[in-house]
Amino acid sequence: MEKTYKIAVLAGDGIGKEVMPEGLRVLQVAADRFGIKLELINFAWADCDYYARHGKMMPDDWKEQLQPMDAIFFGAVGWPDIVPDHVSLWGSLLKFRREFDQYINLRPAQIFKGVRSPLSGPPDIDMMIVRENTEGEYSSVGGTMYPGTEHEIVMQQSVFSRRGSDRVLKFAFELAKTRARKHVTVATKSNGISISMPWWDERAAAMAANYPEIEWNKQHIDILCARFVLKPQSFDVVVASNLFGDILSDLGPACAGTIGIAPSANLNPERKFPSLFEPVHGSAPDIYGKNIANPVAMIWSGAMMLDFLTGSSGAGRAAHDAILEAIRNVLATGPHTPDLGGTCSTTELGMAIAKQVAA
Ligand code: GGG
Repeated sequence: MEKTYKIAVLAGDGIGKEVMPEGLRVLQVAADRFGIKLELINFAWADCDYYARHGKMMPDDWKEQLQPMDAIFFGAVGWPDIVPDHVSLWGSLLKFRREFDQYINLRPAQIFKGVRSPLSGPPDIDMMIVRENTEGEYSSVGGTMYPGTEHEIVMQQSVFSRRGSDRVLKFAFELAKTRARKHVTVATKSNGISISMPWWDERAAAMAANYPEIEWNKQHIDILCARFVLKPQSFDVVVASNLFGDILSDLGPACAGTIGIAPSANLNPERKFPSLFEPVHGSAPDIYGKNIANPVAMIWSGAMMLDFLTGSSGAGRAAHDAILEAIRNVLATGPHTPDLGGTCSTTELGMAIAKQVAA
């Protein structure tokens, strides 16, 4: 019997609630067209409203509830008027990444016709940022001494494990093998961060030795950011630690015109746990409630989910490609949301893409 994929739907906070219906609209249209069976299951938690009622972001048995799912479709998290951002993030999204061992955060950045890049050119941007997703600077290891006194001390460690570094580097080199340019850039800062980063460089060199067909280099994060702006077309696959990858994956799409279109896949490649698909952007409280958020990142994340669920073959790959084609067409002609210089609503843009996918 044909498999029905169980998808946990968590809209989260702010514009997550507005872009999610458009993500689901396009997901369902694509699934119907390509004969993929989905069961969409809503969970009314992992958001700050739940926190306001329960004093926590999620029920205690969240893991048992989500483990049977094939994937998690997530909107955005954060509503700082109710919950400090680090509390909401560590109480939901970062818990998923850690406890479901979603150690790869895959974040494409591409230039599309009709989307004006702030860079001159327009540059030809087509890169995949591979962000380490479970350790590094997001260690949560540290503490405070003498709190509230003039001698207050705050410390936080970065954590780089051999397993964690090797597996993300391997993923990046394997990914480069599948791409035309076959190039990997390793983000580092080994001139300044004198213990973990020289070691990270050594792990990268050891991994690269297994891939003689892949060209690679390492670049310090500061000049790498400058080159994202000055020469973004020179990047293919970029692999980075958790924090560096987070920064690069906002900068890359911003150079391509807007982070409103940037999707991400938080992957457990072994499929022992469900993987999570979400826009790169956050909850954007400043524009929530106006129905003007760009839904493309959510819609594209759905395309990545269909592709991953079906092992990048057959119907899932076809559905992914059809969604990308529809995004490409609609971005080229409009309608456009305000971040793209237009005046259309979140709903109108979602409906325009859904119509193209159905065609
Ligand atoms: N949809 C992504 C989201 O809600 N992001 C909030 C955020 O600040 N994330 C930080 C991170 O990904 O490290």
